[in-house]
Amino acid sequence: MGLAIFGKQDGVKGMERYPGRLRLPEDLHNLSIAELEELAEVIRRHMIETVADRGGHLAPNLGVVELALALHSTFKSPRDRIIWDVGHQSYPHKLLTGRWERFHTLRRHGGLSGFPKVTESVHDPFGTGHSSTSISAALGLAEARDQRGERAKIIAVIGDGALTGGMAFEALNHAGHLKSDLMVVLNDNKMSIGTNVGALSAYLDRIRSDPAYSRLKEEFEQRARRVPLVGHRVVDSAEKIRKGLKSLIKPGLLFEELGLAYFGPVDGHNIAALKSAFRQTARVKGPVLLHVLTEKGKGYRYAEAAPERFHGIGPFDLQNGLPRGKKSGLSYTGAFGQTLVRLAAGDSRIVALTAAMTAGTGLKEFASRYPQRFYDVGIAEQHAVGMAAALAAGGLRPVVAIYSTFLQRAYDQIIHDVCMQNLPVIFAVDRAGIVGEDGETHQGIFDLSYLRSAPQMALMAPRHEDELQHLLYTAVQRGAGPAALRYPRDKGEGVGLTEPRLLPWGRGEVLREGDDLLIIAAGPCANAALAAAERLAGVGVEAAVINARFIKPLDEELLLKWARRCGRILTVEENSIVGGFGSAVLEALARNNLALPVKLLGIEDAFVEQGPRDLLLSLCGLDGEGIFKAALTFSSAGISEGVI
Ligand SMILES: Cc1ncc(C[n+]2csc(CCOP(=O)(O)OP(=O)(O)O)c2C)c(N)n1
Repeated sequence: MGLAIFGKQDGVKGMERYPGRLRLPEDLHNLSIAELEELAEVIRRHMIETVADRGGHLAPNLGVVELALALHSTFKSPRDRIIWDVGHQSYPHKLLTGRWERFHTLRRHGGLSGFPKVTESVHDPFGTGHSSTSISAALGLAEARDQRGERAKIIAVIGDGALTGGMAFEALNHAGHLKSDLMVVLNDNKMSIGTNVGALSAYLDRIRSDPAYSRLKEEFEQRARRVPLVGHRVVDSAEKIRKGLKSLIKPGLLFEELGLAYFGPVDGHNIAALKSAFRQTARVKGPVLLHVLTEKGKGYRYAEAAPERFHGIGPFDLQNGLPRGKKSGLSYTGAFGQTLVRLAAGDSRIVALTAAMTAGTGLKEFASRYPQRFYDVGIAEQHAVGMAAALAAGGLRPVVAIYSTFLQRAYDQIIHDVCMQNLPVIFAVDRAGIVGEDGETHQGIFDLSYLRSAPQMALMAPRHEDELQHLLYTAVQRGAGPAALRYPRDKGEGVGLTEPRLLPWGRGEVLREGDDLLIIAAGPCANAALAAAERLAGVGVEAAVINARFIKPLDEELLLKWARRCGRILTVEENSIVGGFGSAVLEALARNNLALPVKLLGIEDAFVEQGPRDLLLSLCGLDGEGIFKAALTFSSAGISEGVI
C-alpha cells in the first residue's frame, strides 16, 4: 500500500523506507492502527537487514515491535519513562526515539550501543545490560517522581526469563509494599535465551496456554455461581468457597498476592489490543502488571524457527538465515565444554551449573550427556554460586560456568558461601577480558580484581585452549578449595587438545629468556607478549617472557628470579589495572622488599565501550603492537639507545 508517512531517502543505506515525515516518537500518537502496523513491518525489515549485516540481538527485538509501537503511541517519552530489562530488545525503541538515522552504526565502535544508555538518548532513562534490574529502576524512578511532585508514567518491560532473577522478585515484593504508581509489562515469550526454567515459567505457561486450565476456570466459575446461599453459615462458607475458588483460578494471582494488580494476558502483536490495555491499566492506582504474550523472532521465519540461535547472532545471510564469516576453529568456550564432558566421564562427582547460558558457556553437550548432573538455575547467578557451594559441601565437584561480567552478581556468595568455607567449587569464568560488540555492560574486565581479593581462591588464566584443559583437569584433581579459571570470548590459538595432564600448582612458565626486561603476562596476552618480545629482539632489546598461568597463588620464586635478572618488569593483563594481575606482581615485589621499575599494562580505570574485540584490544594497547611499544619505551636498552 505505501502510506504517506514514508519518505524515500535514496542513497542512504538502510533508510529507503525511513519515516522521514514523522517526528518520532511524538507523531506516533496521530497514526492509525493501520499506519502503526505498516511501520511495524518497516521496523522489522530494517532490524533484520541491519543485524544480518553486523550481528546483534534479533529474535528478542522482532518480538517486541508492536509492543514498542503501542507503548510509544500511548505514552509520552521522555516524560513517561520506559525501562527495558536487559535492554537487548531495545532496538525498536531506539528506532522510534530519534536513532533511526544512526541505526546502521549499531554495536559499532563509536556507534549506537546495543543496549539502552543514558548518555545516548533522553529516551533511555536508565541504562541496562544485566538482567532483572528494571523493576528496581522503575520503583526508584517512581519514588523520585513522587518525592519531587512530578507527573509521569514509569514502565518496566521485563521478559519472562529476566523475571527468574532474584532482583526482580525483591523489587516486586517492595513495589507491592510501597504501592507506588508504576507499570510492569511482562513480555512473555516462553523463552529465556533458550528454554526458560522453573516453577514461575511453568506458572506463566499455565496462564497462557493450558486449555485444561481455562476449562477448569470456567467450570469453577459456573460452580461458584451455583452455590446455594441459604442461612448464615452456608453464606459464610459459600463466600469462603468463592474466595478460595477465585484464588485458585484467577490468573496472575501470584502477582496479586505480591501487591500488584494483574491484567492480561494480552496478544503482544495486536497493537489495538495493547494500546487499549495500556490505556486501561494506566488509570489504575498503585503498581500494576500487564502480562503480554509475544513470539520471539516474530516476522522472520528463520528466527521464528530457531529463536535461540537468533537470540544473539553474528552476521548472517538474509536469504537462508545461515551464519556468514564465522571464525572457525575451537574456541576457549568449546575447549572448556569438551574437556568437562571428558572429565565427567571418569569422575561421577563432577556436576555443572549455568545461569541461563547453557549454549553460551559451552555446556550443551554436557547437559545432554549428563542431564542428572546438570543444573540450569535460570538467570540467578547468586543462587548458582550458593547452590554450588552446598553441592561441594555435599561431596560433589561443582563446576559453575558464568561469564565474568555476570559473576559480579555473586560476589558475596563467592566470599561468604564458597571461600570462607574453603569449598572445592570450580568457577569457569568465560568471556573474561574484552568481549567486543556488547560493550561496557558486558566487558569481563574486573574478575581478576574481584576474585583475587577473596581468601582461599586460586585464580588461573590459560594462554591457549590446551592449557585451559590442563588447568581445569588440575583444579578438578586437586579438589581442595575454590579455584577460578578465566578465559576470553575468542577462538583458541589453534593448538588443539592433547591428553589432559596435571600442571604444577602455582607455577608459571618461562616462554622466552632475556636480560633487559621481564614481561609477565596473564592469559592469552602472553602470546601477544611473546610476539612483541621477538620484535624487540630485532631492535636490540632481549625480553624474558613469563606466562603466569596462576595469578593466585602467584609463582613468586619465578617472578623474583627473573625480576632480579632483568631489573624491570612489564605486566600484561586483559583486566582493569586496578587490583588486577599487575597489582599482584607489585604486592609480591613489596612483600619481598624488591624495589624495581614496574609498568602495568592493562585496562585503564574506565569502562570500555563496544567495538570489535581486536580493535578494542589494540586501543587498550594489549595487542602485540601495543606491548611492543610499551616495552620499548620502558626498557632501559630502548631508553639508553634512544630508539624512542
Ligand atoms: C545477570 C545476567 N545474566 C545473564 C544475562 C544474559 N542474558 C541476556 S538476555 C537473557 C535472557 C532473557 O530472557 P527474557 O528476559 O525472557 O528476554 P527474551 O530474550 O526472551 O526477550 C540472558 C540470560 C544477562 N544479561 N544478565
